Amino acid sequence: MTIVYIGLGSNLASSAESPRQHVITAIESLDDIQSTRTAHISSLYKSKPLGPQDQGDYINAVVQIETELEPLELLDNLQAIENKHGRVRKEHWGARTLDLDILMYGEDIINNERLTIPHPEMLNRSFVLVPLAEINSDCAIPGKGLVRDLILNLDQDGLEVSNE
Ligand code: A4P
Ligand code: MG
Repeated sequence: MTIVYIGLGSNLASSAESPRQHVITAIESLDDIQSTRTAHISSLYKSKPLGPQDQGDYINAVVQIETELEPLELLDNLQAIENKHGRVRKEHWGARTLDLDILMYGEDIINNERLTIPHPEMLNRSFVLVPLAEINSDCAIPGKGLVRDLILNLDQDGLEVSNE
């Protein structure tokens, strides 16, 4: 059993669901993955888009799961969930109905064609580190330090808990 953190993001509605609903139903789907259970769920956060600015605000969250799956098996399951949410891969860092990133997989450091773990951009992203610290205030990123210390250097402009 490995403790894994998943980052969720959505800024595009589909015919069926708003960004907020995409994130909520994706969180439910995480618990349905084989040999996997959900342990902790952060609040939902509203954040300004990072990257291209001609896209809407994001809803972001972080979930801690426990899984028996290997990293690539887990990635396959996450991509199946993204596809179920009508994810169409277009512009890099562009708008999406659902993005599921493996932030950390235990203490592992992974670099292959399909996976870079810890997620290389997480250190720069308050919409990842703030929800992560919310569910684990002592969380450390392998080779990088404590999340609560890393947050101090980050711009948190436009990040807020969203209860709408
Ligand atoms: N991949 C490599 N490492 C990982 C990992 N740790 N977890 C590979 C998941 N996937 C990983 O992903 C492309 C490939 O990355 C996958 O096939 C997988 O093998 P993608 O989601 O199709 O492509 P993308 O959109 O080009 O990149 P990515 O990585 O999803 O973009 P980011 O970095 O997640 O950025 N602003 C706000 N406020 N909130 C956001 O959530 N998200 C993005 C997307 C941009 N701006 C944002 C947000
Ligand atoms: Mg992604």
